[in-house]
Amino acid sequence: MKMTFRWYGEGDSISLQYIKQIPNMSGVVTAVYDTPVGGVWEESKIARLKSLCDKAGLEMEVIESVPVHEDIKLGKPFRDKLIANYAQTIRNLGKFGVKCICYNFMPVFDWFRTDLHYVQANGAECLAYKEADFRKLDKRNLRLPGWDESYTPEQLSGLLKEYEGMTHEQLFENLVYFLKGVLPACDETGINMAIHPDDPPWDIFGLPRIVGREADYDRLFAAVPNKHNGITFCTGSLGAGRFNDLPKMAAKYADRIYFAHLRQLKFVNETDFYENGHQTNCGSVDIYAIVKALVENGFDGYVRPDHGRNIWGEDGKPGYGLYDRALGAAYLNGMFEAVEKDRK
Ligand code: DNO
Repeated sequence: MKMTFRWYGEGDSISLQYIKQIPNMSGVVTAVYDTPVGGVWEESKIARLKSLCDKAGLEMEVIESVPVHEDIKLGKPFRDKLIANYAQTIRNLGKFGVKCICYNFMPVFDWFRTDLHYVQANGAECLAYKEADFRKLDKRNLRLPGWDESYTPEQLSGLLKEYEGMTHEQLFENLVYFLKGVLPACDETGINMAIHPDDPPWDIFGLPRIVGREADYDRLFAAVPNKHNGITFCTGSLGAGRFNDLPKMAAKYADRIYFAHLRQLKFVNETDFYENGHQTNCGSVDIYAIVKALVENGFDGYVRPDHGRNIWGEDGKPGYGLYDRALGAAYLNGMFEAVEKDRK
């Protein structure tokens, strides 16, 4: 495996040098943040990021994310042009040594929590989800930080209207159509596409979601067997669904998992949870069993610690501060070392 760390580009308050100081850090996971969704990422912008990484002694082999335009998810007529642009971005990234692209196919919203500043008894701050708070939200006027995109209330209600009546099957067909359009660029460049699961892995605000459980992956690989069609295995997203057996899924799909987001969450009752330190005994996700399942089934992809808490007085971007993610990386490094050595 290759240990990586998410870096939000030059606007990130965490420097590449600090990231490099974390033991065993091979590279960063980053993106071009100033190209509108749907546009082609210019080579000069990719080159700039790459040279900053090179100077810091870090690789840039994973991109998270190249976002998918809503018109592609909606299956609108203009999608072919947008898909061609996406394929061109893949080709441009290939020229700079990128090997894996993380993306998602969630309509309108990306990951979702009801609280970005949940305070734990020990003073650490983390992200949390509370079903009762979710039910209170006014979907026409949502302004939650954390999403890669934010919409004006007018845009949001317009978009939600466009999705009205869309079935899971239609959304799935649109995903397959998208993949068939971009995979030739992956065949050319060797880049793997790694779809991020829906977070949480169920429908929200009446919008269909189609990547959150075992049956979804079976259907996806049956429809698009190309080996460049792969997964970002996100334990926090999939783990929010109590119906998912994560070690089983990690074992089953190990050869399609190109990127693993390893993180912890702790259920406080049937529906509500908060995120916690990465270690297995800090929550409900069995990180040890997942790492073991990955390694024993030949996983050889990229790993990154995922959402960390804000600790030691840090006031970092929710989920993406330095300290707790560095602790997570250290824990995961140790876990992989032990499991990999046991296997040999
Ligand atoms: C949240 C992230 C997601 C992820 C996208 C991938 O912390 O894991 O925002 O980057 O869903 O497209």
